[in-house]
Amino acid sequence: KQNGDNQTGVVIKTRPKTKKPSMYKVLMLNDDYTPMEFVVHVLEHFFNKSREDATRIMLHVHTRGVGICGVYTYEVAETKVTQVMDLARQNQHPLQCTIEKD
Ligand code: TYC
Repeated sequence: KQNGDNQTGVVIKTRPKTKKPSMYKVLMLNDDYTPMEFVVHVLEHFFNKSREDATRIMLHVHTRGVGICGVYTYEVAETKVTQVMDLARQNQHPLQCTIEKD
């Protein structure tokens, strides 16, 4: 019966029951102490940005206070936040990252 003619000439169309996962933005917050170069490194390493894009995003966060690192499924977004915060803490930087539903 899926998208076929069931002997009557009537075509019943079913919708695929897969649904797209909700997506989540990973946001980076500005602070007065984390070195710019560290933020650029984080954006290159964890968010797969080119140096040019990483620098642009870092400067956006620096001037506007917040910026988008990327958009991911919940589990991936959560993992990235944890990795960024762990590396920042290890280096004694106050860098903050958060998740927001897209
Ligand atoms: N404001 C920081 C400085 O002047 C740089 C910075 C940019 C920090 C982005 C955090 O998410 C950030 N060193």
